[in-house]
Amino acid sequence: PTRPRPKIILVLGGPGSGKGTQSLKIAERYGFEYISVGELLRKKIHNTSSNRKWSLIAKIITTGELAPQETTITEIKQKLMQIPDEEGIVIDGFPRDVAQALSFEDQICTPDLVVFLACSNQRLKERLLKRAEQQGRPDDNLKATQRRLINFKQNAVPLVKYFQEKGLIITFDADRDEEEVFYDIRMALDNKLF
Ligand code: UP5
Ligand code: MG
Repeated sequence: PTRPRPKIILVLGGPGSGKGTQSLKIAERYGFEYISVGELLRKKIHNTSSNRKWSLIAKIITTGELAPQETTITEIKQKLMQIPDEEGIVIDGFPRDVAQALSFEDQICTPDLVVFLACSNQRLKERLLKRAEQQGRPDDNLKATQRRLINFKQNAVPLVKYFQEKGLIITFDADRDEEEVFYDIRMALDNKLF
């Protein structure tokens, strides 16, 4: 008998909303595979030297803009093909807008659930600033952070609405402590997925 396809959970939210943090918790709790799309792109840039296409994408990301959607989807597809038979896959940080959501559904599948981490602008800024001091990603500078916040704000409402109309999205108050947020996510996932 063929196994059912893995459950696909998308985790969305602003820069610093806790996508990475909560996605890893979900992956660990349920034994799911974890994909960070931002990380996928950053690794590809790191491993691809002197290639025109990827130097351009590096520039785009460093300024806080979005990589071309076809490139991103191709990377996601490749990554998904490498994943063995998993029960579930958590995808962190994709799609970024409605056009990307449509392409994902067209070219990959309809997600089983979308987790949206709603976080105030103030909190997003605080967290990114703190992380910038500790690690410093190339796009954690002030200018790029502002750009990431603006892009997110522009795209978030239509994107959330899109998944709402399909009855696929659950919104969580992500201003709270990590553990409090995860408790609610866990309750929702237990309820919706199993
Ligand atoms: N933290 C987390 N949760 C907390 C909590 N509840 N209370 C207090 N602190 C909390 O968290 C951020 C920081 O806050 C950490 O220090 C954490 O400890 C703390 P994190 O879990 O890292 O948040 P996350 O939402 O993952 O923030 P991140 O900065 O990764 O979000 P971005 O959306 O900016 O980054 P991403 O890697 O997804 O994308 C980067 C860039 O890649 C994009 O800007 C874009 O240029 C490009 N990209 C695309 O073009 N297309 C894509 O599809 C994806 C990415
Ligand atoms: Mg992240």
